[in-house]
Amino acid sequence: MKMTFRWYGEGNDKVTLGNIKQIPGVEGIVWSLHDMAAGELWSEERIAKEKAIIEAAGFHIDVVESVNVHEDIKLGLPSREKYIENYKETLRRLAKVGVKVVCYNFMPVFDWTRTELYKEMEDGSNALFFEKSKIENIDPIELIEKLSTNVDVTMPGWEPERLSRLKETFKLYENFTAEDLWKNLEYFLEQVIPVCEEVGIKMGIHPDDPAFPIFGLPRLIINKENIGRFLNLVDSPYNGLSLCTGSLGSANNDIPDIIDAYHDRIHFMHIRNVKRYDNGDFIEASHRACDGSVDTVKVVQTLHKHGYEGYVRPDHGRHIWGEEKWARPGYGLYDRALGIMYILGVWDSVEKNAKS
Ligand code: CS2
Ligand code: MN
Repeated sequence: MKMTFRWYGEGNDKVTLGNIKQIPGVEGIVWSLHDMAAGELWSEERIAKEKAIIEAAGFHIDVVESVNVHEDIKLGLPSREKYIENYKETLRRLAKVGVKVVCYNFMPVFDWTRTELYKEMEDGSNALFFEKSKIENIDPIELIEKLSTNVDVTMPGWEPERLSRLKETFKLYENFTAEDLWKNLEYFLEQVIPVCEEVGIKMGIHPDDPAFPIFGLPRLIINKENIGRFLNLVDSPYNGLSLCTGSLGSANNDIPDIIDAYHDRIHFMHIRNVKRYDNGDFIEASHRACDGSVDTVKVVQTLHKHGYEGYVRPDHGRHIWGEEKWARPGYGLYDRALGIMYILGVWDSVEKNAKS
């Protein structure tokens, strides 16, 4: 497996490429043009500039997360055509500079959703928290307003242009079913995957987070069965997965079993842990298996068993050693670095055992 680290770009991330360079084992930066609205065509100049910065620091640029899908594509509106054309052209431009994998998601309205960004833990650290009863009893717009008042960074999927149109967007999803969403996802893939086959980019869809419907909106990539259905929509190795153990771990999914079933279609792994409670709440935990509900040791062992050669990154970390004062929620430096050492520790020991 190839270890990577998500970085939000110069001036947009307090973590520096120099910081990342000191984490053992990191070969590549997972990047994006974070100021691009979904549906916009990425300029070649901007792509080239980002590539130059990342490569100058000694990292590869093989993985982009995310090229966001415009809401009109998910809704299946006639205007989707121009956004799909932009998407295809962006993929061609990314392939030209050597990008190998593009991560995206197909969740209506929101990317990941939590009810608290800095939930205090007993040890003084804090982490992203999801309280189910709160979600059931709050208006989504109120929730977003509450969460975004304390945060001066733009979180992925919570971009200002998207949030400003929340009310309108929710209206468009009235009477919209999961089957409608499946149909629109299939349409998108039928257009985009042939381009990927031509230019050599592997698409990896990110599971929905949390992995169950919220605010009455349908969610598709939430369990083994649905992932199987997704892969069959367009049965090509270019139509694959960014398998996120934290997102799938927010519901009772057997992730090693999912890896066994679909390992040849996994292009990118997000490895993290969450602790699930019986009432449906969950909190993001350290990467260590015994700290949460995801058996992260078995996840890494299973990847090793299948000779996984794709990309991996530690996903959300807790905020530790006071970094919540400056870190982007879930994307500080320290806990993600610890996560890498844990993942590599398990991998190295399995590897060593296999050889002896
Ligand atoms: C999240 C998402 O779990 C995660 O990785 O932080 O923002 C994720 O990057 C997107 O859903 C992928 O498109
Ligand atoms: Mn993830």
